[in-house]
Order: sequence, then structure tokens, then C-alpha cells
Amino acid sequence: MPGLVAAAFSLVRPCLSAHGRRYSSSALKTALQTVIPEKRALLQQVKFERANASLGDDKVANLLGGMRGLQSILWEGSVLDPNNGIRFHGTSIRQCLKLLPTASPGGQILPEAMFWFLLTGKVPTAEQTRQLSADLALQADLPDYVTRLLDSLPRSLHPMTQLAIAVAALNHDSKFSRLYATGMPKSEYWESTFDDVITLIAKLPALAAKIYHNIYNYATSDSLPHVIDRSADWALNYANLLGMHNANFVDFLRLYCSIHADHEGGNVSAHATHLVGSALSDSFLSYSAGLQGLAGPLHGLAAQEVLRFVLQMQKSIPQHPSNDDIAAYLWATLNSGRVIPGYGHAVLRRPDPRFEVLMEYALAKPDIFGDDLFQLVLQISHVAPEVLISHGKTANPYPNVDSLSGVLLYHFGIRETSYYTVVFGVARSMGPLAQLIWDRVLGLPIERPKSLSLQKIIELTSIN
Ligand code: CMX
Repeated sequence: MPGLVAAAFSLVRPCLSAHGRRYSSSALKTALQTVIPEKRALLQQVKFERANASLGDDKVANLLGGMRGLQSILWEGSVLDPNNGIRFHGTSIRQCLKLLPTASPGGQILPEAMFWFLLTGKVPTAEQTRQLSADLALQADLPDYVTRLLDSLPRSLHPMTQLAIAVAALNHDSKFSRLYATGMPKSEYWESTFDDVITLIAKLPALAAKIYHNIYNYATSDSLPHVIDRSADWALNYANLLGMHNANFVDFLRLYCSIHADHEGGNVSAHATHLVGSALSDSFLSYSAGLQGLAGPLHGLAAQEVLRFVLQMQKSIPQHPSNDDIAAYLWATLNSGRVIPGYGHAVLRRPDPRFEVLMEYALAKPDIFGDDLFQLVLQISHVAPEVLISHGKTANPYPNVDSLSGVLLYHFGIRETSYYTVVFGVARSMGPLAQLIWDRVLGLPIERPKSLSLQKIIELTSIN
């Protein structure tokens, strides 16, 4: 092993590369550099010692079931356990809420602290987190061509489509793509990927706020109500740019973004980012693909679908509904062949810990607790699992995070349900993009699984 560690160290250079290219420096990049050698050495060791070991016995059901359960992606940052929920470097959401730096005593943790933790596996200090907030704020402005591009889009175009278009367009200035064209060696890919990722995360609040104003408030590019505050944290800037100055909303947004940051490497948005990135598409193109996956109703669009569903239910049942009223409405939905949005999960087999954390947050706030729509969502969360269990199809009848996130955005005044997945997309950038940096650090190859025809499956599984 010492030889491997030394070899891996030689691949990590300070901010001036062997080829004389200067990369932007930051405390986070330096912190990342310190953990790279050990991880690269571990990868070499696993490849060397275990390449031919079996990881399990994959069945035809795994292939036909949307690759469910196939162990096929490398990502160290987070692991989703069916019964215990998400762990970030082995740390639960609740533990993260205690460990990571907050914006103020008693305030919520900062999503940029979660990004630092995901990327390095180390808890950042308050000062390191402040520095990262400042690095992000410094790059938060949008290039003119992106502003003009967004202004040219029809207001009727879904905000997620607009976000994916704008994120892809940022690849105009990708450092990775520029350096790749000049023959940058593989060992240096991660550094310009890191720089692009910081640029992208930095600009997401301004992008998402611009889309919000363009679509719903019809503001033009030069009449945005607020400017970027270079001394503010990432979520505070996002809230300010949206024009939402309520301190409780800012704190909620910090919590929301932190707990939505990552959910293992195989969910649609993370996997799409990883897959497209494996072709060495830059971070902007890769995350644009991730956002396009997040925009599907079985994934992130569920946040929008839930609120529409609940608002519709509220109109159709008595003002103070009994559990039976709610159960009847849920049964009618199921009997018409539709899913109950916000319930079920491809991996989890218990209530989503992100749902539980948001629920605890909401229950502790009298103004939210007193909100009629929140009360309805709370009541549904008690009734729906029983209905889904009797229905008998759903592997997990419990609420996922999307069942609650929308009603909280609604409570704070974001009434435009089609915007909810954009907030998710801003928050979700942290995990898949940290994963993409590590894909480049470890030099992971292009993804190319094997597809099989039904005939081939029959042939391969026939007993002679
Ligand atoms: N309502 C009704 N039926 C449901 C259901 C729900 N909430 N969840 C699962 N089912 C059904 C499935 O549609 C499937 O039916 P078919 O056999 O007819 O196809 C059956 O139960 C078995 O599905 P499963 O193994 O329990 O779930 P999957 O892994 O296939 O899918 C998910 C997981 C999330 C797509 C599914 O539970 C669902 O559609 N939920 C509603 C949408 C939602 O809330 N999505 C957000 C998930 C979290 C996120 O990514 O943001």
C-alpha cells in the first residue's frame, strides 16, 4: 500500500499543474486535495485485489425492474439504506443537523456546509463554510447571454425546462471543456471540473430566481428586485433574489436545500448526471441531464404533483374532513389508475427521514401548524399508508419528502406549484456534482452497461 499512496500523491499537484495551467484555488479545493491520495490508493487496491470477486447474484427481475438493486455505481458520499434512510459519509440527516455549521446560533445548517461534507467527508468549520459561501457569492452573477436566453423563452415553458436549458448553456464558459480541447491530461480533469462545479452551484440561485420572475412576475432582466449580496450565504442569496425576505423562510430554505442535497448515486437525477458525465461531458451538460430527470413526475416533479393533488382534494372534500373522507378520495385516485404522489419509494421501506425532519420542523412552528393546508397534509400522512397497504401494490406505503415540501413552500408564499421542482433542482445540485468531481478524481470510465433482448434473456437463463 505505501507505494500506491505515494503514486496517488504524485497525481495530486498544487494549483499550478504539471503543464503550467493555473486553476482557481479555494479552501475547499485544498481540503479536497488532502483526501484524494488515500481514496485513489483505495480504488487501486480494490481493483487489484478484488476485480474478479462477485458482488452478488443479479436476477432477471433486477433487469426488468428498472435496474432496481443492481450494485453498479461507485459513490462514497451517500448511501441509502432501505430501513435507516440516507447516510452522508455514514452520518444520518439528524446527526448532520447537529454537526454541520449553521448560519446563526439556533439557525439551520447551511447547504454549502453539506456540500463540503459530501465532497471531503470532513465537517467544515464555521470559518471554512463562510469562506465557501463567499466563493459562491463571488461567482453568482449570470452572464449576459444566459439572461438574454432566458428572456427569449416563452413564459409557458415549464420552469424545469428553462432551468435545464440555462444550465446547459453555461457550458459556453466551461473550463473543463476548454482545457480538454488543449490536451489536458486525465490526472488533471478533476481540477477544472471542480472549478466548473463551483461556478454552476454559485449561479443556480440567480438562474432559478430569474426564471421565477420571468414566468410569474413578468419582470425584465434589468428590473430584478434584488441583487447578490457578496457577504450572504447561498440560500440567503437565493431567498433574496426571489424577493422572499422573511427570516423564517430563509432558515427553512437552508434546511430544505441541505436535506435535499443528495440521495445516493443511483436515483434518476444523480445517475443521469453521472452517466452523461462519464462521457466527459462537462458539469453543465451533465447536471442539465440530471435536471431533466428530476423533472419527471415519478422523481422530483412529485413535489409539484403533491401540492396540486392536495389542493384538488381540499376542494372536493368537506372543510373539516374525517379520515374516511380522505381515504375515500385516495381510493378514488387509486381506482382511476393514478399514483398517490408523495408516497412510496424505489429504495426506502420506511417513512423518509427527510419527511420526518421537515415534519418536526413544521410541527414546532405554530403558524405552520395552524395552516389548514398543512393540517390536511398531516392528516393524509396518517391515512394514506393504511390505504396503500390495503391496496396491496406499493412496496413502501409511507410518505417521501415530496409529500410535505410543497405545502411548506406554499405556506411561505410560493404559490406557483410548477416552480417547486426548480427549488429541488437548486438543492439537488450539491450531491450529483460532488459525485461528478469524484468521478473525475478517480478517473472512472465511460458507463456502458450491456442491454439484452428478451430472446437473449431466455437463452441465457434456459436450463439445458
Ligand atoms: N401510489 C399508487 N401506487 C403506487 C405508489 C403510490 N404512491 N407507489 C408505488 N405504487 C405502485 C407502482 O406504480 C407499482 O405498480 P405497477 O406494478 O402497476 O407498476 C407498484 O406499486 C410497485 O411499485 P414499487 O415497487 O412500490 O415502487 P417503484 O420502485 O416502482 O417506484 C416510485 C417508486 C417513487 C416511483 C413510486 O412509489 C411512485 O410512483 N410514487 C409516487 C410518486 C412520487 O412520490 N415520487 C417521488 C419519489 C421521491 C423522489 O424521487 O423525489
